[in-house]
Amino acid sequence: MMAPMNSTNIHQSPFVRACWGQPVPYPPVWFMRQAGRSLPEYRQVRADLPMLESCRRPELVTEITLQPVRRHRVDAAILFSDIVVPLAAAGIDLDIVPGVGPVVADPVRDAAAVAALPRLDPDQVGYVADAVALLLPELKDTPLIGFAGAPFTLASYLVEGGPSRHHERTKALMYGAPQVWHALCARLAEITLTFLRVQVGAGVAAVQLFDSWAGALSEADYREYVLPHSTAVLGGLAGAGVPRIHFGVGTGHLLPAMAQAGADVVGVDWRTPLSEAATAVGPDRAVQGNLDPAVLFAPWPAIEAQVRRIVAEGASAPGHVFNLGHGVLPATDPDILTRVVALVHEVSAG
Ligand code: 1CP
Repeated sequence: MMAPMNSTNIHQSPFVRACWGQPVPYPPVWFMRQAGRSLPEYRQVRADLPMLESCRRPELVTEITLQPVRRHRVDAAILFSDIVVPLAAAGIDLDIVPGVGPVVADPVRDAAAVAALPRLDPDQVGYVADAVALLLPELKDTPLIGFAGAPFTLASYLVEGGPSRHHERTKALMYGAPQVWHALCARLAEITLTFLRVQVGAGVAAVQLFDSWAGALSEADYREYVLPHSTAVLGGLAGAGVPRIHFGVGTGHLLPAMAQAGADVVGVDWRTPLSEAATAVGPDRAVQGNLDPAVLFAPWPAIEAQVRRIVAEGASAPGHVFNLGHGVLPATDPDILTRVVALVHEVSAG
C-alpha cells in the first residue's frame, strides 16, 4: 500500500526533524539553487521563457521544482521562484535579466519613493499557492521549502537598481537617511511576511529567509539597521508550525544575531566551521551548510574529504541539514551533486 499522503509524514521526515533538532538516521541534504541551475532538463523546459514568466506558471514551477528531487534524491525540494517575485507581483517595475539578475526600473532612493511602494495582496501571488498545491501530491513524503528574500537583501536590489558588489547606494541611504531606510525595510518586511504566509498557508513544510548580502554589514550595523526587520518577518511566523531557516553569505560574525532574529535553523557559509557555528547560534538551534560550492569542481577524493569533515562537524549541533555554503554554481556537474547526496546518506549510516 502506498504511504498515506499527509503532513504527519512530512513532520517525521529527516529534513523537518533535523530542523527541529530531533534525532535523524542521517543528515538530510538539499542544495540551495538546486532548481534551475545546472540541470539540462531545466534548460530544456525553460527554453526562451523569461524567468519571471516561468515563476507565474504553476505547472512549469512544479516540473522545475521536482527535477532535482528526481535526479539527486535530495531530502527536500525548494520551490522554483525568486526573491523578487513578490516585489514584481506587488507592482514594482522590475525584470530578471539573463546573465545579470534582478534589474529595477526606478531605483528607490528617497522618502517619496519609499512612500510610493505598494503592499502585497496575497491574491497577487495566487500562482505561488497554486504551484504549492500541485507540488504537494507529487512530492509525497519529500518536504517542500518555501522562501523569500530578507529586507536587507531586497532593499539592496531596490536601492542599487540591480546586483551590486559593494552595496554603496544602499549603505548611503542606510547611514544617511536612517528613517527612510527603516521605512523601506518595514515595508519590505511586510511584503516578505505576506509572501511567506501565502506559502505556509498553501502547505510548505519549512521556510528559508535569504539574507544573502547581510554579510556586508558589521554586527553593530546589522543589529541596528537590519535585525528589527528580519525579526518582524521571522517573528511573524513563530506560531506557524514550520521551521524557519535564516541564511546569509559571509555572516560568520553575524550568526548569533541572525539566530536571535527568530531562526530555528541558521545557514552557514563555508568560511565558518559548523562546530564553531553551532556554538555561536546556541544550543536550541540547528545549522545548515556548508560545503563551498566551488569545491564541487575539485577531483572526487577532495570533495569526499570535505563532505566527511562537514558531516562530522555538523554532528556537534542539535540538528544539521547538509547543504552548500551558497547556491549551486551554474557550471556544476549534476552527477557530482547526486554523488554528494549518496555520500552524505552513506557516511552517516556507516
Ligand atoms: O534554490 C532554488 O533552486 C530555487 C530557485 C531560486 C532561489 C532560491 C532562484 C531562481 N532564485 C533564488 C533566490 C535568490 N535570487 C537569491 C537568494 C539566494 C542566493 O543568494 O543565491 C538572490 C540573491 C536572488 C537574486 C537573483 N535572481 C540573482 C543574483 C544576482 C546577484 O545579485 O548576483 C539572479 C541571477 C537571479 C535570477 C534567477 N533566480 C533563479 C534563477 C534560476 C535565476 C536565473 C534566471 C535566468 O537568468 O534566466
